[in-house]
Amino acid sequence: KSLFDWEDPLASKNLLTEEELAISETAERYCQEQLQPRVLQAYRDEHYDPAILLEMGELGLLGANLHGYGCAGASTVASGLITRAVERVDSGYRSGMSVQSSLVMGGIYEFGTAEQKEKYLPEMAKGKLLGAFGLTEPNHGSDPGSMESTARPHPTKKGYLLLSGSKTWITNSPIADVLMVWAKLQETGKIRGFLIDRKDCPPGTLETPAIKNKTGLRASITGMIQMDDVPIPEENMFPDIEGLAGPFTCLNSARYGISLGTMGALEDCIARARIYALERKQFKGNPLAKYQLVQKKLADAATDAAYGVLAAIQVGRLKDEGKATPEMISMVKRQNCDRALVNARALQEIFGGNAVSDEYQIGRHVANLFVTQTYEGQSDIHSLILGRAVTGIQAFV
Ligand code: TGC
Ligand code: FAD
Repeated sequence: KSLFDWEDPLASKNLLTEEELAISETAERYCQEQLQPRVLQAYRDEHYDPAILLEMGELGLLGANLHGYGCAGASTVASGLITRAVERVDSGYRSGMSVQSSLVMGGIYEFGTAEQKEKYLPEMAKGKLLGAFGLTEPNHGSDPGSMESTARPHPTKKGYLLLSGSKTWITNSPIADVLMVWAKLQETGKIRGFLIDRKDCPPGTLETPAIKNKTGLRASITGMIQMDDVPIPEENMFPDIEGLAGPFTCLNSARYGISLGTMGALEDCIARARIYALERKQFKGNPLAKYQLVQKKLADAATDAAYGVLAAIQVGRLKDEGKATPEMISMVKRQNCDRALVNARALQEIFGGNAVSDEYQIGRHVANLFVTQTYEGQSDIHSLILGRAVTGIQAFV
């Protein structure tokens, strides 16, 4: 007789291959044994330890769905199971990894020249070179097409461009060795992608100050990218990709990772709230878990987590078959971030006053999940992407 498993209510494990299960187990073990014990202090201190990416590199967790260059060549679903394991501990740790793996390694893999791939991917897969992805600007977040950063021909140095402008809210920027930046060619107004190698920048041309005192994602590091005529050799520009399709293609992978990642955070909230509700007694010695209103919160959250995981697995499979559309990814990114945030917020109530203590961890997840709903396209922006697909009418402007 089949038994109901509250940790995997719809038996999503049945849909995974042996390899995916093994990768998931490796990632879960590393995250619970190595990351969970240090996250509370890191969050309090607003500290991100770059050694985490080295550790992940050693386990083959970075760029896991890329082929060659020291990457594991696993499925899209496997890469999502890694983000789920990491985000079960903290969305900020997943963020640092997503930028490295999906946005920067993924972008170089997709659009880079053979030389760029050889130069960056193997070291990035080991976590020895760290990446950042600069699309958002102080005046242009949801609407990156209006970006003001530019690349103009170097007035004296042949084969060089000068990059100027400002990017903000950039994960990993203060510690990144290689910064993938999107800017408009001054001559044509077309958006192009550039790789800035920090070590090659003359003093005073590149600054990457950290943004401090964040109210969420405190275990990741976030900053600005300030470019003041950064000289860039033309071979550091992606050769063929032009327009927003470049950055958005990178975002498709990262948004997919977030869709399974947030389910990990929600599953951690469910596990913690369940134990608390079983142990905490109020009114005649009854555990909170005996009360119907508390059970409903757990039932709602478990249902949304189970549905979210299944939907993300389906989109991952379609992605590997070349059949996933950006709208499908918008759908799972929006739904899973929204449901994770709403349910985590409801489960937080079960902890009563103790929810306010960071030792109970749930407040950290709630604060982090607000950020996941905001970056990589705020949920309302994904609503408009879906609305456009349903009606054929765009409502952004
Ligand atoms: P639109 O006219 O829709 O499209 C312009 C061009 O881009 C192509 N395109 C895509 N290509 C691949 N994948 C996608 N998902 C694509 N979406 C659009 C499109 O085909 C077109 O190509 P072409 O060749 O015809 O030029 O552009 P729009 O300016 O109207 O865009 C509207 C909108 C709202 C959809 C878009 O701007 C948007 O998605 N805004 C949200 C911005 C965003 O997601 N920013 C993310 C910044 S990075 C980040 O947050 C990292 S956090 C990392 C972490 O810490 O985990
Ligand atoms: P705005 O675009 O100003 O939007 C504000 C609100 O208005 C949102 O709710 C939005 O949905 C709504 N809105 C905007 N336009 C419309 C419209 N037409 N119709 C209806 N509603 C609308 N960016 C990067 O490039 N790289 C990174 O690594 C990165 N990391 C980040 C890390 C953190 C911790 C955070 C907080 C952000 C990060 N971002 C990064 C930036 C993130 O992608 C943006 O914050 C996000 O895209 C939203 O842009 P915005 O903050 O400028 O908000």
